[in-house]
Amino acid sequence: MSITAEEIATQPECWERAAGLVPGVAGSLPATGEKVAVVGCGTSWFMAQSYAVLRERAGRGVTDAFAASEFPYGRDYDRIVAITRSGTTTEVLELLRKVRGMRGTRGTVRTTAVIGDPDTPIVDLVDDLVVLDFADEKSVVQTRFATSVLALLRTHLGEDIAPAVADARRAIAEVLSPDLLGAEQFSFLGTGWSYGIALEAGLKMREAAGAWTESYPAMEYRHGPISITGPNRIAWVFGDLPEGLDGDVARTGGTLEASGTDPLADLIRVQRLAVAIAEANGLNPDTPRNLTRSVVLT
Ligand code: F1P
Repeated sequence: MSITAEEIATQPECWERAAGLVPGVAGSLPATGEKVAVVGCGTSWFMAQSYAVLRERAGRGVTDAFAASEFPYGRDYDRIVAITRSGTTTEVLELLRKVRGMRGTRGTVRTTAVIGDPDTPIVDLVDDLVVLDFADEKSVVQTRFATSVLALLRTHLGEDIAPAVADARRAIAEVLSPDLLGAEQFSFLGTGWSYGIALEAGLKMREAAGAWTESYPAMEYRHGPISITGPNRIAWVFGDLPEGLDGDVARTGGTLEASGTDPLADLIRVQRLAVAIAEANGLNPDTPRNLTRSVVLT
């Protein structure tokens, strides 16, 4: 079994541990009312996007998400939250160096890093740290760190993560259908916070399996992307299925995948599919093409 597959299977326990951390780390996470920017790269950026939607929806305050390289320095935030498994990603470290001591209209901007590896330079660059070392990974592609971060943040927003953990256990045990394993193309769709999950699903399949994937907000799918769907191609909806989309996909001859389970748990099915497709094509999911565990620019 690949290391990636082993790490994927540990997610339910990791999410429970992450949720259990919340009382101890709540003071390091955004307080209600703070205006927050969440930043990261790759998978971590997509988790930032999902969290931003969830936090605003929970009424906790304005929350924006940015790729670390695209941070709008002129904006007025109370706190910047950086998500990074490695703690070594160049764009994230550069951002944190630049915003150190920066003043907003309500005082000095506080910084928080949510990390997997505490033995990294990032620990000296932020005011507050949240360490999920138990969810750190050997794999190049991220699975359990990213989802554990979101499990922690969802819990901090007041959500009971137990139903998602139950869905996750089912997602790990489920047999993947031959339709999915043999499909030629995947369009991942989401609404609200599950759009970030759709982005991550697409990235995971590209990273681990070199698969042809696209990701869109579910209601944007009809505005062009549906042209791609057809026989042996999948439209995969995370979370709520927009009205009429099942009929629209059926008319293309494509296959709709819409489990209706918790989107974070449904992502596990995509992670498993990525590993299975990679292996079926003679690729090793532990050594994805052209990728390193962290992007460190010199
Ligand atoms: C971010 C990241 C990963 C990606 C790749 C390069 O890493 O973009 O999401 O899979 O391995 O790095 P990090 O900042 O979360 O460590």
